[in-house]
Amino acid sequence: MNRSDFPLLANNPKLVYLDSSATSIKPQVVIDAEQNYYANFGVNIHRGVYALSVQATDAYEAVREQVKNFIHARSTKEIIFTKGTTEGLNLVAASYGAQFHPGDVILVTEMEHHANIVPWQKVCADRGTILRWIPVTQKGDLDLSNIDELVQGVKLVAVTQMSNVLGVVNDIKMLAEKAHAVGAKILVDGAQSVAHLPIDVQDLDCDFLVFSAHKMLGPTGVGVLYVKEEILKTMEPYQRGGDMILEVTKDSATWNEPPYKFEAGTPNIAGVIGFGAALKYLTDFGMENVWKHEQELSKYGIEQLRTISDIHILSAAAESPRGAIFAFELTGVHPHDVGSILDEQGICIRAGHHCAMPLHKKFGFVATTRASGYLYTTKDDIDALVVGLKKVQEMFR
Ligand code: C6P
Repeated sequence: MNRSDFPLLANNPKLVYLDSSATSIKPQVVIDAEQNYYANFGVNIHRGVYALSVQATDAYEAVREQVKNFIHARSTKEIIFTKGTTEGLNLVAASYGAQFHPGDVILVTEMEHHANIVPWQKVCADRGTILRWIPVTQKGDLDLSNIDELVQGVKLVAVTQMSNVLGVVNDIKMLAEKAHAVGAKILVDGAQSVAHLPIDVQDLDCDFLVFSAHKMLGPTGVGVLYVKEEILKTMEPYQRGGDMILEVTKDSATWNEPPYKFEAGTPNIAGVIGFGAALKYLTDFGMENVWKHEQELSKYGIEQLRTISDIHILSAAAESPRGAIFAFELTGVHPHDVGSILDEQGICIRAGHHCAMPLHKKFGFVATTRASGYLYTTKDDIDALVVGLKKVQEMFR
């Protein structure tokens, strides 16, 4: 990996970008792929009989094949393009959630992003379903000591694979076994994990997987929902309109086959094509190498942050594997002040609840400061953060 592949880094050599969990920086190849589509064959897909439209359709569908290979799905029919993780979760909640009955249980965890909580709260309100929670330990791991009891009566387990606050990676394979043993399905929020570690949906045996292109070098406004084909067949469309129908009369309509049944309207064609370039970049780099780099960065980051006095690093003692995400509190300094002072030094981090308010409440914080890295992040970036944080503390003494 070369930092010069990323124009934002190349054009700002002093920039220390540590907000990759919010979104990743884009390599030039992704920007070029989008531009090439608009400049050379920027027309609609699945509709035209002319050559340019066929070219655009082929380019778009080739990315579906790339996604299938990237996550090791069985068929491209299982790959639905969405706007992002949030839309994928809302799609499942609205469409698969319509099959739930009063008293059915949805099992989530205390480390979920709001996007994997709020849609289920709506299903509960609409259908009388019950939300149950897997707790998080003070160390920052899932507390699975009572998992056999917690899964009883569950219809769906909806769990993040990698926490966007704690950085810990949950054992999805084991949770899938537990879910399936009681006849439940398992949905994996891969917003953080798919960007950072190799994913094999068949090996994990998850039923649903959602993720966003923008967190994995791709454009904003594109995401993926993977659903096992046999489940997809039971689901009603989420949105209705062009491209998802087979036949429409004045009174009724029939639906196209999946995945098109779930992709109503003109999609983000340029974004999907850009995402294809991102997937190629990641595949060429090797997801094993991304994960190896992140684990090294994670270890180094914890060690270096620990040299700071009066810092509380969430999940520093976690036992689960973890990526390069560090959420912490500097005693006596509000995270927004930390963020502003670091920004003056060219260091980008995130401050707030990171869309995980129940988790923050659990740890007794309203907000934390979060630094997060990716394949282009270096140990120098971590060193700059530590120097920056020490300066923040000096200013508040
Ligand atoms: N987390 C963060 O700074 P979207 O916004 O749809 O691409 O992804 C939502 C989402 C869902 N689950 C997890 C675990 C996530 O981390 C995110 C996005 C960003 O942590 C923006 S809030």
